[in-house]
Amino acid sequence: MTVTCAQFKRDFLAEIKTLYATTLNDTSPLDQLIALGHLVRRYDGPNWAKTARAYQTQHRKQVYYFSIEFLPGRLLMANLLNLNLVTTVRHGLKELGLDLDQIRQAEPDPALGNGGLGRLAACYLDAMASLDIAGNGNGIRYRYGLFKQLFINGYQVEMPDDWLRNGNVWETRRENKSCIVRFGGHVWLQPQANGTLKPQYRDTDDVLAVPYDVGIVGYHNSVTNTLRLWSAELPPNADHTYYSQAQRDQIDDITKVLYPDDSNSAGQALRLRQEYFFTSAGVQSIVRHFCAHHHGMRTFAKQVAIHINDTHPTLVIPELMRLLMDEHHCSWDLAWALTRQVMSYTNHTILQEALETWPVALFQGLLPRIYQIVAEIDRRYRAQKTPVFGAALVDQTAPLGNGQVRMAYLAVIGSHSVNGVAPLHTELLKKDVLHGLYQVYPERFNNKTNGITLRRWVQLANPPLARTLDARIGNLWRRNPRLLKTLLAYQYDQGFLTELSQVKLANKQALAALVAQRLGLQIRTDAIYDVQVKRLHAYKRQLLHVFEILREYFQIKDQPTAPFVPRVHIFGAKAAPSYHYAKAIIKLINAVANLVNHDPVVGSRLKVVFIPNYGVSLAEVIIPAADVSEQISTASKEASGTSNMKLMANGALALATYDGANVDIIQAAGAKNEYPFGLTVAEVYRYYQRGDYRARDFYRGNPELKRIVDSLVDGTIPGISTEGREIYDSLLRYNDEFFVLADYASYVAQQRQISQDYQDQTAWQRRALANIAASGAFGADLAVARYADDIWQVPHDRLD
Ligand code: T68
Repeated sequence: MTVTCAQFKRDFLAEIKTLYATTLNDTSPLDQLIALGHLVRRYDGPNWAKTARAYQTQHRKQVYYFSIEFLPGRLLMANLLNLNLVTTVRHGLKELGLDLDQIRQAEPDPALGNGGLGRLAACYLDAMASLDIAGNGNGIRYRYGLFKQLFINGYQVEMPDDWLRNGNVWETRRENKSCIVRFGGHVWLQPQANGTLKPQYRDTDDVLAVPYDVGIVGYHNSVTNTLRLWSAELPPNADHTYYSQAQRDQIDDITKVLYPDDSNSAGQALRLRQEYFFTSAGVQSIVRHFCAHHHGMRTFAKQVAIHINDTHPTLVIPELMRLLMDEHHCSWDLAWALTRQVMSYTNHTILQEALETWPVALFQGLLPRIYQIVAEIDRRYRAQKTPVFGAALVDQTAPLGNGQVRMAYLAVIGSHSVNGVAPLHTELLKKDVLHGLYQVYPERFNNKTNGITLRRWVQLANPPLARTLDARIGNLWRRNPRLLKTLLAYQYDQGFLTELSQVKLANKQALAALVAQRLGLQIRTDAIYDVQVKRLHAYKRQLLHVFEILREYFQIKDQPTAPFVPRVHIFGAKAAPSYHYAKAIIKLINAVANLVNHDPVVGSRLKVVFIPNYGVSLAEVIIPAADVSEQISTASKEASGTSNMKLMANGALALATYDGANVDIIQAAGAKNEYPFGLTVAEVYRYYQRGDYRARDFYRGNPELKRIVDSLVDGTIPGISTEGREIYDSLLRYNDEFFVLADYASYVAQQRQISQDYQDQTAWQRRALANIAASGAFGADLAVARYADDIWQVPHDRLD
């Protein structure tokens, strides 16, 4: 995109005048943001239109990425970067007396996701556009995103996230692309004159699905794809008096709020409504678009790939079957063949409690026609597979079982590809979670290790690092992050290593300023910044990190004058509102922070910073400042992790278990450049099999650990009488489900090593360099190119 600075200034002032009928000095940063957003959209408009037209005229196969969450982060800077407008706009605004960095802060951060899963979806949309893949997102436009987190007296308090209050400058409402989604009522199959059966519906609750489209701008390639988010409304031209307030509320509720649970199946009717709502609307719009440009359905699978991001969109399978059969007169066999060719599924978890199932009665009542189709899928699966695999295996893996609709099984059976998100995770799917279906369909299983977009996580979040890299290795890494490995040539370049530590210092200063402003706490910038940012969950083991803090605290208290390498422990984490244990851990962290931060003996040497309301925008400040990346989940529990990749790319060294993609990170950067520790998956499984884990033995056998565990209940930490007891009991009474005590010793050994190693800054920065250099292997573009080649079978730009 080429716009001169002068042109930009003219356009911007004109935009301000048009929108607000006033002059610049009468506008707020929010007004300026909105004007800038409009202008960016105007600049990008021709690309968006041209992209859509080109896909049509060239009959490009379209990928539709269905996800119940998209967590894009603020879009202003990302769009400016991808349109190559950052410098022009920054200078132009400066000449007008404005500061781009102030304006960008006025943008609300769309929190339409919980964590990794939603953020991954956003990274992949960015990558698809940047690789010139005809890729579309399909999701829900939640009126309220993930709750805003406050701490009151150390407890998490949730407030609504009213992100649309000032409108959303990036979206376009497209009411003419609406469709009707039907719920409930009765359905029966009416014989037709031509001998076929056509479903008839009575007493359904109809909901209007209205799409809001957001442009997804590709990196320096004039491609703009579309993210389509659906909003639920009253059907048009309806006589509103026929809708009771309760019915209106029911419609309104469908897209009102994001479920705030990242690792549990919500199991409620409203969630099922959400799932069918956006899958039905999405599939209807795909089929409608296809029919507008093709005759008949036979080429559908050549033109369309639908990706199921975790099980929430699985109903795309029966919904496509329904449309093909009921509306487009396909036979079951043709519809089924097309559906399987089109669909692919990514699993993101091995936690049993996250695997979605729906009680048949609920499912059938809400989606009677869809239930008929699922029951027929189930019947045919059983009929075809029982002779080959036996009744027991088939029974165990069929879509219907124990009175439930089993979404993951339906997703596997209705897709041609099933993937996990790290090699270890994919192996666990085959061996454990989806073992039965792996026996039936081994050829469908494959791995696609997650990736992140370095455009956001390095170029935007860490400009000093990006500039330093450019100066050494040129800027081609910005397009092809694998080129970062050429950095290894500078491992022994003292000047470069010094620059890296200066970059880190600058980022720490920025974070320290944020902490001072938001928490009123001073943190020193020569300390080790030890960072754990992710959802709060027992398996992620923030508790183990707290134990290290307590260990350091006791060390200082016991020997106040002994040398101590300064540390700042930094947390960001939201807990699901109903996750009692996770909330107890939040209270514990805040209580420990309160104890440590105010102890005069400790002084500035040790600080604990729990920044409330962690999200994409905070991550962009915290991650570039990190020295240590805490990736300490119990082995086998974290499917992949993605903060591990973001932190690595910003030069943090991983203190990591052999879990998820940590394994691959350790291998890529070299174990000597990380701090691996803890039980392996095999050891964890051995404990499960033998049933011989005894947490108490670790407690009794290690006085240092015993003191820490006891401090949860002996009054050492004020303010946690109930939480401390609860956590204590989880460890000793309920035998420490996540092996915190088993991993304690190897964890703190590495923590001690970190304190020692950090003092040699040259050696430390050399290892940071190794991490940055290896991080290119975890770029989203690479990951998405593999999806495109192996699963979707669509062409894409090559990176080299
Ligand atoms: C995460 N899952 C995995 N789930 O935990 C993480 N779940 O290991 C992985 O890196 C990441 O996915 C990307 O693959 C989630 O984030 C959710 O957020 C979620 C949301 C709703 C329901 C269930």
